[in-house]
Amino acid sequence: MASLLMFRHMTCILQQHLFVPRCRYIGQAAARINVDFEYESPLMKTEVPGPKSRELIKQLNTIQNADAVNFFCNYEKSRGNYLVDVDGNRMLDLYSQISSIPIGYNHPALIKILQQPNNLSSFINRPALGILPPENFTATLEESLLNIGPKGLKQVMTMSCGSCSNENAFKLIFMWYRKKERGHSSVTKEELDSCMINKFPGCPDYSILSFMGGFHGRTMGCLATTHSKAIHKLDIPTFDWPIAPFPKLKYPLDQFEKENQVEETHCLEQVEDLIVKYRKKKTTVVGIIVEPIQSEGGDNHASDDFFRKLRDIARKHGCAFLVDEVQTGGGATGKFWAHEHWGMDDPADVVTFSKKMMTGGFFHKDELRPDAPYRIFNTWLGEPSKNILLAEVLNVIKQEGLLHNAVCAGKVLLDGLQDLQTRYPHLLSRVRGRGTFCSFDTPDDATRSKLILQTRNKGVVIGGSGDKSIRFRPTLIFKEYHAHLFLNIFNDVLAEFK
Ligand code: PSZ
Repeated sequence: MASLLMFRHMTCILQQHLFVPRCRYIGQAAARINVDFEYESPLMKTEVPGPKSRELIKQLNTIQNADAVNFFCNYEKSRGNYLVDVDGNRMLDLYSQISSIPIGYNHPALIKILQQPNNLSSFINRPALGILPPENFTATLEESLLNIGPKGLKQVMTMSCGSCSNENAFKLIFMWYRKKERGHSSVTKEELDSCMINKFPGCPDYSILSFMGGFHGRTMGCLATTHSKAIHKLDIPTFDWPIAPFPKLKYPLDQFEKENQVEETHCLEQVEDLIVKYRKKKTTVVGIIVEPIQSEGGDNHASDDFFRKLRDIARKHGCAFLVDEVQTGGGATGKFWAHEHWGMDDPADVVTFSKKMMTGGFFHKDELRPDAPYRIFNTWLGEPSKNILLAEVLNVIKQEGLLHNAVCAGKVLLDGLQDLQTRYPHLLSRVRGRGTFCSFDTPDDATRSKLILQTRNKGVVIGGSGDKSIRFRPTLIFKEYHAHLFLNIFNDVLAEFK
């Protein structure tokens, strides 16, 4: 009862605020949401982290470094776009577990899937999929991943996380290239012996070209292609693989086309120069990895034309083109895969995914298929219950038109942020985004941290990326209503910001 009263009280306060024009720049009332399983608004009881969270952080910290923990959550009570913490705070979640909750917390359609008796064994028994898959494995892959496979990529493998996906995609590329180079499939004794002691020719000096600012994971192969923050890389030995500059563009993109094009041309020239230079060093570049929008590195965009030209460079030099859609994939940009915006018939040789896809993995062309069993392999190779959940997530995305929703909600969010940028230019700059995949820059890291904390204490979770950007990674059921709700709250945060 008390909580209901509190809820009414808060809603009332919120509504009063909504109609006070003096402090409302955005001025759009938030229409009521039609998702009946969700809460109506944030509800804050304590600062975050609250006393319960702080105690739990202290306890966890005795057995591991828990300094990164923001707060502890109550996932039973969390619903839709709302994340509830252990102190009873209910926050509108625009970060969704670093972009990895596709259709909100506790979606009724997913609860139903879990309650079906014939799905039970998939949730209980985790198989070693590479050797002992369940009867429905192929059918479930067909219903889930193969339904949304990128153009021309008919082969699929599942993995447990994003890093694992990229790591294995690199290996797939190396094996493919070596087979091409040999021109036949028989392997010499020298190759077999030398690979056992980490030496050429069994271990060829191949490389994957990546971009400054890119993030592809923290495992050791991936880390050689990750260049978003020094702290990820410090103290870890790595490969001397080529790193090309990623375009540093001016926003909004449509106002700076000419200048941005010059910058992109310069970066593409560097890519080709590096491929040639590394070949001379006898470190052949056999693959290029790129994110359609650099995410961890600070939400750096490039034009569709840049990616088309990059793809052509890869083809020209015989390099596999690996598009890392771990963060961009799954619909937030308004298309299921962000690379679809490039409008190409042959956009990639390999596409990796994880996060919103619930399972990690990659799609690839037939010609990259491993020529022997156990060459791309690990114990779990993904998780069949995640494939079942993904099949239902895809149904919901289709039935509820959630790709179109990302375009509409994203437009409200981006327009609102642009409005706020004109009102608070000392706090917001370089507003940018595609679909709900939006972000802006703050003046510096300290201001960013304060903004994130103050926004959270008003009931909205947002995240950082790069040196000083704030990013939005809401779920696919984030509607125009939620965007208005956020903009109104954020306007207050900015107006009161000290
Ligand atoms: O700090 C971290 O380790 C984070 S924070 C966000 C991520 C990692 N994103 C993961 C990610 C990604 O965004 C892209 C484009 N590629 C690969 C990865 C690695 O995925 P995970 O974390 O599942 O291994």
